[in-house]
Amino acid sequence: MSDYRPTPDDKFSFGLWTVGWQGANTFGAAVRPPLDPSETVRRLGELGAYGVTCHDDDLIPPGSDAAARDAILKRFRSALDETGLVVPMLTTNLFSHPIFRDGGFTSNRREVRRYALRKVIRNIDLAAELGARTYVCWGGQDGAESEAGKDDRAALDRLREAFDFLCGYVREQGYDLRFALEPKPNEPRGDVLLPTVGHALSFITELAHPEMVGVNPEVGHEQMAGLNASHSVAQALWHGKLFHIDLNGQRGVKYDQDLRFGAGDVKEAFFLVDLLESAGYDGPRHFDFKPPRTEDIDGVWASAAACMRNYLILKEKAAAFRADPEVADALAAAGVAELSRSTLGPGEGVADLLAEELDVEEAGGRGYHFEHLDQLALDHLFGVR
Ligand SMILES: [Mn+2]
Repeated sequence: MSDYRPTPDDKFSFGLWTVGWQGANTFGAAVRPPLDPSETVRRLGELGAYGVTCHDDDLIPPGSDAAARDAILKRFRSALDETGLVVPMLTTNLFSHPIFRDGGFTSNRREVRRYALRKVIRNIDLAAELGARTYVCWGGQDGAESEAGKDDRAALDRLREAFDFLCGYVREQGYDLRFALEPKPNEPRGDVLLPTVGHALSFITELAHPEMVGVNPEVGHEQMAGLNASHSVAQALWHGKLFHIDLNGQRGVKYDQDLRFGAGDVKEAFFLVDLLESAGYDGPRHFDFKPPRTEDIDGVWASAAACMRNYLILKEKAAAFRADPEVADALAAAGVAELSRSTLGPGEGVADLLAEELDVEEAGGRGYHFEHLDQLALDHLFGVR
Protein backbone atom coordinates (compact mmCIF):
# COMPACT_ATOMS: atom_id res chain seq x y z
CA MET A 1 0.00 0.00 0.00
CA SER A 2 1.36 3.39 -0.98
CA ASP A 3 0.67 6.66 0.82
CA TYR A 4 -1.34 7.79 -2.23
CA ARG A 5 0.72 10.95 -2.68
CA PRO A 6 0.34 12.17 -6.26
CA THR A 7 3.25 13.17 -8.45
CA PRO A 8 3.17 14.97 -11.82
CA ASP A 9 3.59 11.53 -13.49
CA ASP A 10 0.00 10.79 -12.42
CA LYS A 11 -1.11 13.61 -14.75
CA PHE A 12 -3.68 15.16 -12.44
CA SER A 13 -4.99 18.55 -13.50
CA PHE A 14 -7.52 21.01 -12.14
CA GLY A 15 -9.50 23.91 -13.56
CA LEU A 16 -8.87 27.30 -11.97
CA TRP A 17 -12.68 27.49 -11.64
CA THR A 18 -12.83 24.36 -9.45
CA VAL A 19 -10.85 25.32 -6.36
CA GLY A 20 -11.58 28.94 -7.29
CA TRP A 21 -15.35 28.48 -7.08
CA GLN A 22 -16.61 31.03 -4.58
CA GLY A 23 -19.73 29.06 -3.77
CA ALA A 24 -22.43 31.30 -5.23
CA ASN A 25 -25.37 29.13 -6.24
CA THR A 26 -29.00 29.63 -7.19
CA PHE A 27 -30.07 30.30 -3.61
CA GLY A 28 -26.89 31.32 -1.80
CA ALA A 29 -24.31 34.08 -2.12
CA ALA A 30 -20.56 33.56 -2.47
CA VAL A 31 -18.95 32.13 0.67
CA ARG A 32 -15.28 32.34 -0.25
CA PRO A 33 -13.01 35.12 -1.52
CA PRO A 34 -11.56 34.95 -5.05
CA LEU A 35 -8.34 32.95 -5.46
CA ASP A 36 -5.39 34.43 -7.27
CA PRO A 37 -4.55 32.15 -10.24
CA SER A 38 -0.81 32.25 -9.49
CA GLU A 39 -1.47 31.24 -5.89
CA THR A 40 -3.69 28.41 -7.14
CA VAL A 41 -0.87 27.16 -9.38
CA ARG A 42 1.53 27.13 -6.41
CA ARG A 43 -0.91 25.32 -4.12
CA LEU A 44 -1.74 22.72 -6.78
CA GLY A 45 1.99 22.22 -7.34
CA GLU A 46 2.50 21.57 -3.62
CA LEU A 47 -0.32 19.02 -3.69
CA GLY A 48 1.37 17.07 -6.51
CA ALA A 49 -0.75 18.12 -9.49
CA TYR A 50 0.67 18.14 -13.01
CA GLY A 51 -1.49 20.68 -14.76
CA VAL A 52 -3.86 23.59 -14.49
CA THR A 53 -6.59 24.58 -16.92
CA CYS A 54 -8.89 27.56 -17.26
CA HIS A 55 -11.54 29.47 -19.13
CA ASP A 56 -10.37 32.73 -20.67
CA ASP A 57 -12.25 34.74 -18.04
CA ASP A 58 -10.86 32.73 -15.08
CA LEU A 59 -7.39 33.99 -15.88
CA ILE A 60 -8.01 37.35 -17.51
CA PRO A 61 -11.02 39.20 -16.10
CA PRO A 62 -13.28 40.43 -18.92
CA GLY A 63 -12.62 44.05 -19.79
CA SER A 64 -8.89 43.90 -18.91
CA ASP A 65 -6.79 46.16 -21.16
CA ALA A 66 -3.67 44.94 -22.96
CA ALA A 67 -1.33 46.05 -20.16
CA ALA A 68 -3.38 44.31 -17.46
CA ARG A 69 -3.57 41.16 -19.63
CA ASP A 70 0.20 41.10 -20.10
CA ALA A 71 0.83 41.57 -16.38
CA ILE A 72 -1.57 38.73 -15.47
CA LEU A 73 -0.01 36.40 -18.03
CA LYS A 74 3.49 37.23 -16.84
CA ARG A 75 2.58 36.35 -13.23
CA PHE A 76 0.80 33.18 -14.34
CA ARG A 77 3.74 32.06 -16.48
CA SER A 78 6.22 32.64 -13.67
CA ALA A 79 4.06 30.53 -11.33
CA LEU A 80 4.03 27.78 -13.99
CA ASP A 81 7.81 28.01 -14.42
CA GLU A 82 8.35 27.93 -10.67
CA THR A 83 6.17 24.88 -10.08
CA GLY A 84 6.68 23.00 -13.35
CA LEU A 85 2.91 22.80 -13.85
CA VAL A 86 1.71 22.68 -17.46
CA VAL A 87 -1.48 23.94 -19.12
CA PRO A 88 -2.80 20.90 -21.02
CA MET A 89 -6.22 22.39 -21.84
CA LEU A 90 -7.96 25.71 -22.27
CA THR A 91 -11.65 26.51 -22.71
CA THR A 92 -13.89 29.53 -23.26
CA ASN A 93 -16.53 30.99 -21.01
CA LEU A 94 -19.55 31.29 -23.30
CA PHE A 95 -22.05 31.17 -20.46
CA SER A 96 -21.58 33.74 -17.67
CA HIS A 97 -22.20 37.06 -19.37
CA PRO A 98 -25.83 38.03 -20.06
CA ILE A 99 -25.02 38.16 -23.78
CA PHE A 100 -24.90 34.33 -23.69
CA ARG A 101 -28.35 33.92 -22.12
CA ASP A 102 -29.41 32.04 -25.27
CA GLY A 103 -26.04 30.38 -25.78
CA GLY A 104 -22.95 31.22 -27.82
CA PHE A 105 -22.61 29.30 -31.09
CA THR A 106 -26.36 28.62 -31.25
CA SER A 107 -27.89 31.86 -30.00
CA ASN A 108 -30.82 32.89 -32.16
CA ARG A 109 -29.02 36.24 -32.55
CA ARG A 110 -26.37 36.24 -35.26
CA GLU A 111 -24.30 39.03 -33.68
CA VAL A 112 -23.99 36.97 -30.49
CA ARG A 113 -22.76 33.94 -32.47
CA ARG A 114 -20.17 36.13 -34.20
CA TYR A 115 -19.06 37.57 -30.83
CA ALA A 116 -18.78 34.03 -29.40
CA LEU A 117 -16.55 32.97 -32.30
CA ARG A 118 -14.30 36.01 -31.78
CA LYS A 119 -14.01 35.21 -28.07
CA VAL A 120 -12.98 31.63 -28.84
CA ILE A 121 -10.51 32.60 -31.59
CA ARG A 122 -8.71 34.98 -29.22
CA ASN A 123 -8.49 32.31 -26.54
CA ILE A 124 -7.30 29.68 -29.01
CA ASP A 125 -4.31 31.93 -29.65
CA LEU A 126 -3.66 31.98 -25.90
CA ALA A 127 -4.07 28.19 -25.72
CA ALA A 128 -1.39 27.78 -28.37
CA GLU A 129 0.85 30.30 -26.58
CA LEU A 130 0.54 28.36 -23.31
CA GLY A 131 1.20 25.02 -25.01
CA ALA A 132 -2.28 23.53 -24.51
CA ARG A 133 -3.04 20.58 -26.81
CA THR A 134 -6.76 20.27 -26.07
CA TYR A 135 -9.48 22.88 -26.38
CA VAL A 136 -12.65 21.94 -24.49
CA CYS A 137 -15.99 23.35 -25.62
CA TRP A 138 -18.90 23.19 -23.24
CA GLY A 139 -21.95 24.86 -24.71
CA GLY A 140 -23.49 25.45 -21.32
CA GLN A 141 -26.15 27.90 -22.44
CA ASP A 142 -26.68 26.27 -25.84
CA GLY A 143 -30.09 24.79 -25.24
CA ALA A 144 -33.66 25.74 -24.56
CA GLU A 145 -36.51 25.85 -22.10
CA SER A 146 -39.20 26.20 -24.74
CA GLU A 147 -39.53 24.14 -27.90
CA ALA A 148 -41.13 26.98 -29.86
CA GLY A 149 -38.20 29.34 -29.42
CA LYS A 150 -35.46 27.11 -30.84
CA ASP A 151 -35.14 25.39 -34.19
CA ASP A 152 -32.98 22.43 -33.13
CA ARG A 153 -31.92 21.52 -36.67
CA ALA A 154 -30.84 25.10 -37.35
CA ALA A 155 -29.00 25.11 -34.01
CA LEU A 156 -27.07 21.99 -35.09
CA ASP A 157 -26.28 23.68 -38.42
CA ARG A 158 -24.84 26.67 -36.58
CA LEU A 159 -22.92 24.42 -34.18
CA ARG A 160 -21.38 22.56 -37.12
CA GLU A 161 -20.59 25.88 -38.80
CA ALA A 162 -18.80 27.06 -35.63
CA PHE A 163 -16.64 23.94 -35.35
CA ASP A 164 -15.82 23.86 -39.06
CA PHE A 165 -14.75 27.50 -38.79
CA LEU A 166 -12.68 26.93 -35.64
CA CYS A 167 -11.00 23.80 -37.04
CA GLY A 168 -10.17 25.81 -40.16
CA TYR A 169 -8.57 28.51 -38.04
CA VAL A 170 -6.45 26.02 -36.06
CA ARG A 171 -5.29 24.43 -39.34
CA GLU A 172 -4.44 27.80 -40.90
CA GLN A 173 -2.39 28.75 -37.87
CA GLY A 174 -0.71 25.36 -37.74
CA TYR A 175 -1.58 24.92 -34.05
CA ASP A 176 -1.23 21.47 -32.49
CA LEU A 177 -4.67 21.64 -30.92
CA ARG A 178 -7.72 19.39 -30.88
CA PHE A 179 -11.24 20.16 -29.73
CA ALA A 180 -13.14 18.17 -27.11
CA LEU A 181 -16.90 18.59 -26.84
CA GLU A 182 -18.34 18.39 -23.35
CA PRO A 183 -21.89 17.06 -23.26
CA LYS A 184 -24.37 17.79 -20.48
CA PRO A 185 -28.09 16.96 -20.34
CA ASN A 186 -29.37 20.08 -18.58
CA GLU A 187 -28.31 22.98 -16.29
CA PRO A 188 -28.10 25.83 -16.75
CA ARG A 189 -30.57 25.39 -19.63
CA GLY A 190 -33.69 23.29 -19.21
CA ASP A 191 -32.36 21.07 -21.98
CA VAL A 192 -28.85 21.39 -23.38
CA LEU A 193 -27.88 20.66 -27.00
CA LEU A 194 -25.63 17.56 -27.24
CA PRO A 195 -26.89 16.14 -23.94
CA THR A 196 -24.74 12.99 -23.77
CA VAL A 197 -21.46 11.54 -25.06
CA GLY A 198 -23.44 9.56 -27.62
CA HIS A 199 -25.06 12.70 -29.04
CA ALA A 200 -21.66 14.41 -29.28
CA LEU A 201 -20.01 11.44 -31.00
CA SER A 202 -22.78 11.38 -33.55
CA PHE A 203 -22.54 15.15 -34.16
CA ILE A 204 -18.78 14.92 -34.77
CA THR A 205 -19.30 12.64 -37.78
CA GLU A 206 -20.99 15.55 -39.61
CA LEU A 207 -18.01 17.91 -39.28
CA ALA A 208 -15.56 18.89 -42.01
CA HIS A 209 -12.63 17.77 -39.84
CA PRO A 210 -13.95 15.05 -37.55
CA GLU A 211 -10.40 13.93 -36.79
CA MET A 212 -9.82 17.22 -34.93
CA VAL A 213 -12.81 16.87 -32.65
CA GLY A 214 -13.40 14.42 -29.80
CA VAL A 215 -15.20 14.44 -26.49
CA ASN A 216 -14.59 15.49 -22.92
CA PRO A 217 -16.98 13.33 -20.92
CA GLU A 218 -17.76 14.53 -17.41
CA VAL A 219 -18.59 11.72 -15.00
CA GLY A 220 -21.38 13.65 -13.31
CA HIS A 221 -22.93 14.89 -16.53
CA GLU A 222 -23.51 11.36 -17.85
CA GLN A 223 -24.88 10.36 -14.45
CA MET A 224 -27.24 13.37 -14.44
CA ALA A 225 -28.82 11.72 -17.48
CA GLY A 226 -29.10 8.45 -15.55
CA LEU A 227 -26.34 6.90 -17.65
CA ASN A 228 -23.37 4.78 -16.66
CA ALA A 229 -20.36 7.12 -17.06
CA SER A 230 -17.84 4.32 -17.56
CA HIS A 231 -19.93 2.91 -20.41
CA SER A 232 -19.95 6.37 -22.05
CA VAL A 233 -16.18 6.68 -21.63
CA ALA A 234 -15.72 3.17 -23.05
CA GLN A 235 -17.63 4.15 -26.17
CA ALA A 236 -15.60 7.35 -26.52
CA LEU A 237 -12.42 5.22 -26.27
CA TRP A 238 -13.81 2.74 -28.82
CA HIS A 239 -14.29 5.61 -31.30
CA GLY A 240 -10.79 6.94 -30.55
CA LYS A 241 -12.45 10.11 -29.27
CA LEU A 242 -11.50 10.33 -25.61
CA PHE A 243 -9.50 13.54 -26.02
CA HIS A 244 -9.92 14.66 -22.39
CA ILE A 245 -11.95 13.71 -19.30
CA ASP A 246 -13.61 15.52 -16.40
CA LEU A 247 -13.57 13.48 -13.21
CA ASN A 248 -15.96 14.28 -10.39
CA GLY A 249 -18.82 12.80 -8.40
CA GLN A 250 -22.61 12.87 -8.70
CA ARG A 251 -25.37 11.12 -6.80
CA GLY A 252 -28.10 10.26 -9.22
CA VAL A 253 -30.37 12.21 -11.51
CA LYS A 254 -30.51 15.67 -10.00
CA TYR A 255 -28.77 19.05 -10.23
CA ASP A 256 -25.07 19.10 -11.18
CA GLN A 257 -23.36 18.31 -7.88
CA ASP A 258 -19.72 18.37 -9.01
CA LEU A 259 -18.66 16.41 -5.91
CA ARG A 260 -15.00 15.54 -5.48
CA PHE A 261 -13.98 12.48 -7.50
CA GLY A 262 -14.90 9.28 -5.64
CA ALA A 263 -17.57 10.94 -3.51
CA GLY A 264 -20.44 10.06 -5.84
CA ASP A 265 -21.09 6.60 -7.22
CA VAL A 266 -17.94 4.93 -5.91
CA LYS A 267 -18.47 1.64 -7.74
CA GLU A 268 -18.76 3.43 -11.06
CA ALA A 269 -15.64 5.45 -10.15
CA PHE A 270 -13.80 2.16 -9.47
CA PHE A 271 -14.70 0.72 -12.87
CA LEU A 272 -13.95 4.02 -14.61
CA VAL A 273 -10.42 4.12 -13.16
CA ASP A 274 -10.03 0.44 -14.05
CA LEU A 275 -11.07 1.29 -17.62
CA LEU A 276 -8.83 4.35 -18.02
CA GLU A 277 -5.82 2.51 -16.64
CA SER A 278 -6.37 -0.71 -18.59
CA ALA A 279 -7.19 1.10 -21.85
CA GLY A 280 -3.89 3.00 -21.70
CA TYR A 281 -5.55 6.45 -21.69
CA ASP A 282 -2.56 8.78 -21.46
CA GLY A 283 -4.27 12.17 -21.27
CA PRO A 284 -4.72 14.33 -18.20
CA ARG A 285 -6.88 13.08 -15.34
CA HIS A 286 -8.70 16.37 -15.03
CA PHE A 287 -10.89 17.17 -12.05
CA ASP A 288 -13.92 19.36 -12.64
CA PHE A 289 -15.50 19.53 -9.22
CA LYS A 290 -16.78 22.15 -6.81
CA PRO A 291 -15.68 22.14 -3.18
CA PRO A 292 -19.03 22.42 -1.34
CA ARG A 293 -20.14 25.79 0.07
CA THR A 294 -19.71 24.41 3.58
CA GLU A 295 -15.93 24.61 3.13
CA ASP A 296 -13.51 27.40 3.89
CA ILE A 297 -10.21 27.59 2.01
CA ASP A 298 -8.67 24.75 4.03
CA GLY A 299 -11.61 22.58 3.02
CA VAL A 300 -11.07 23.57 -0.61
CA TRP A 301 -7.53 22.22 -0.64
CA ALA A 302 -8.56 19.13 1.36
CA SER A 303 -11.22 18.48 -1.29
CA ALA A 304 -8.74 18.93 -4.18
CA ALA A 305 -6.19 16.63 -2.52
CA ALA A 306 -8.93 14.05 -1.95
CA CYS A 307 -9.80 13.94 -5.69
CA MET A 308 -6.25 12.78 -6.44
CA ARG A 309 -6.05 10.50 -3.39
CA ASN A 310 -9.28 8.76 -4.36
CA TYR A 311 -8.08 8.22 -7.92
CA LEU A 312 -4.83 6.65 -6.65
CA ILE A 313 -6.67 4.45 -4.15
CA LEU A 314 -9.07 3.24 -6.85
CA LYS A 315 -6.14 2.66 -9.22
CA GLU A 316 -4.48 0.45 -6.61
CA LYS A 317 -7.75 -1.40 -5.90
CA ALA A 318 -8.38 -1.95 -9.62
CA ALA A 319 -4.86 -3.30 -10.14
CA ALA A 320 -5.30 -5.67 -7.17
CA PHE A 321 -8.65 -6.83 -8.59
CA ARG A 322 -7.03 -7.57 -11.97
CA ALA A 323 -4.10 -9.42 -10.34
CA ASP A 324 -6.26 -11.62 -8.08
CA PRO A 325 -6.15 -15.31 -9.22
CA GLU A 326 -9.71 -15.84 -7.99
CA VAL A 327 -10.79 -12.93 -10.19
CA ALA A 328 -9.03 -14.58 -13.14
CA ASP A 329 -11.04 -17.76 -12.50
CA ALA A 330 -14.26 -15.77 -12.13
CA LEU A 331 -13.56 -13.87 -15.36
CA ALA A 332 -13.06 -17.19 -17.15
CA ALA A 333 -16.26 -18.61 -15.66
CA ALA A 334 -18.13 -15.49 -16.78
CA GLY A 335 -16.80 -15.83 -20.31
CA VAL A 336 -15.51 -12.26 -20.39
CA ALA A 337 -12.63 -13.02 -22.76
CA GLU A 338 -14.93 -14.93 -25.11
CA LEU A 339 -16.62 -11.67 -26.09
CA SER A 340 -13.34 -10.65 -27.73
CA ARG A 341 -13.55 -13.62 -30.06
CA SER A 342 -15.30 -12.77 -33.33
CA THR A 343 -18.75 -14.24 -33.72
CA LEU A 344 -17.95 -15.64 -37.15
CA GLY A 345 -14.81 -17.63 -37.91
CA PRO A 346 -12.46 -16.75 -40.80
CA GLY A 347 -14.19 -17.40 -44.11
CA GLU A 348 -17.47 -18.40 -42.51
CA GLY A 349 -20.65 -17.31 -44.26
CA VAL A 350 -24.39 -17.52 -43.99
CA ALA A 351 -24.44 -21.19 -44.99
CA ASP A 352 -22.07 -22.17 -42.17
CA LEU A 353 -24.18 -20.27 -39.69
CA LEU A 354 -27.45 -21.78 -40.91
CA ALA A 355 -25.99 -25.30 -40.85
CA GLU A 356 -25.29 -25.00 -37.14
CA GLU A 357 -27.65 -26.37 -34.50
CA LEU A 358 -27.79 -25.25 -30.88
CA ASP A 359 -29.55 -26.94 -27.99
CA VAL A 360 -31.33 -23.77 -26.93
CA GLU A 361 -32.85 -25.34 -23.82
CA GLU A 362 -29.41 -26.35 -22.57
CA ALA A 363 -27.78 -23.02 -23.56
CA GLY A 364 -30.65 -21.02 -22.10
CA GLY A 365 -30.37 -22.88 -18.83
CA ARG A 366 -26.77 -21.89 -18.19
CA GLY A 367 -25.99 -18.87 -15.98
CA TYR A 368 -23.23 -16.35 -16.58
CA HIS A 369 -21.74 -16.19 -13.05
CA PHE A 370 -21.50 -12.38 -13.11
CA GLU A 371 -22.63 -11.91 -9.52
CA HIS A 372 -19.67 -13.77 -8.03
CA LEU A 373 -17.26 -11.80 -10.23
CA ASP A 374 -18.92 -8.49 -9.37
CA GLN A 375 -18.81 -9.28 -5.66
CA LEU A 376 -15.05 -9.91 -5.92
CA ALA A 377 -14.78 -6.35 -7.28
CA LEU A 378 -16.79 -5.04 -4.34
CA ASP A 379 -14.67 -7.07 -1.90
CA HIS A 380 -11.60 -5.36 -3.32
CA LEU A 381 -13.29 -2.00 -3.18
CA PHE A 382 -14.40 -2.55 0.43
CA GLY A 383 -10.84 -3.55 1.34
CA VAL A 384 -11.68 -7.05 2.58
CA ARG A 385 -9.53 -8.88 0.05
MN1 LIG B 1 -20.63 19.24 -13.66
